[in-house]
Amino acid sequence: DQARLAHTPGWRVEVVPETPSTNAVVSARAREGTAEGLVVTTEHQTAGRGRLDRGWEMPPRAAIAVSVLLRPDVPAERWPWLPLMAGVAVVETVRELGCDAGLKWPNDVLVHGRKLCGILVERVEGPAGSKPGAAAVVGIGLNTSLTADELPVPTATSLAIESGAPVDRTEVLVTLLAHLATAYDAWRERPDELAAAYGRLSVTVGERVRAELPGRSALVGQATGIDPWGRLEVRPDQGGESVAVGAGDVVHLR
Ligand code: BT5
Repeated sequence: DQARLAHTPGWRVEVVPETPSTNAVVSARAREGTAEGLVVTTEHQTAGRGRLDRGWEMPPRAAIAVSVLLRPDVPAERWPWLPLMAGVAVVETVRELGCDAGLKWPNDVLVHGRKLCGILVERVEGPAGSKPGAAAVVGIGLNTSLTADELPVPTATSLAIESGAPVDRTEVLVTLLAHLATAYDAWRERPDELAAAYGRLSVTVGERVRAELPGRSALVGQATGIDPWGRLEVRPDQGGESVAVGAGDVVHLR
């Protein structure tokens, strides 16, 4: 498997047997100035990180935990699109494997309304005034072989559960890294194309949603699109101008 991963075009893949968090490993390497393209994956992640100080759990050898070091040559104000970019790559991967996945804004990958994958992008600053400067660590946790008994939360699902067949984790990871390279190129060079792809894969755009806004009462309305900064545009039920929701989670209402 190490050999299959070693030849992934565009990436330098390192496999560690066990680690608290692949994002922590790659963040440390980013701070040391490691070049773009490092990929770290593990058989057993013991203290995975989620967004907003939440955790990410996976039993050993039943899921993919992978983190990728990027140093995007695009203005910092476009970086909030990175998690959405990674979401596009994951959904394309999962669809290629025959599972009908969609993206819940900002970047939960859902199959039949259940969470198959989580994405955490962390920005890492370089030492002051140094080259190469800031990096983005794109972390992806994808439930591949988990059985129903192994799901950490009832809202989760896995590729094995959805497809009813055994899953080759290495093959999934190789496919994922190929889609990630393509989506990353698209995001840098043809952002409108990537935004259109995101829109097609979104299960949030077109839904009624509730969003918690910091320091304001919750916003309920129709999700109408994604703006150039990756924010969800919501047209309030109560009327008035569209609001761009930039952080946190939204709830789909039926
Ligand atoms: C995420 O956070 O979805 C981002 C998860 C990123 C994990 C990857 S694994 C590789 C890399 N290294 C790391 O340390 N992290 C990244 P968030 O949207 O906050 O969702 C977290 C919530 O998802 C938890 O509070 C649980 O409710 C739920 N959850 C935890 N483990 C899960 C799993 N395996 N499958 C589905 N849901 C899970």
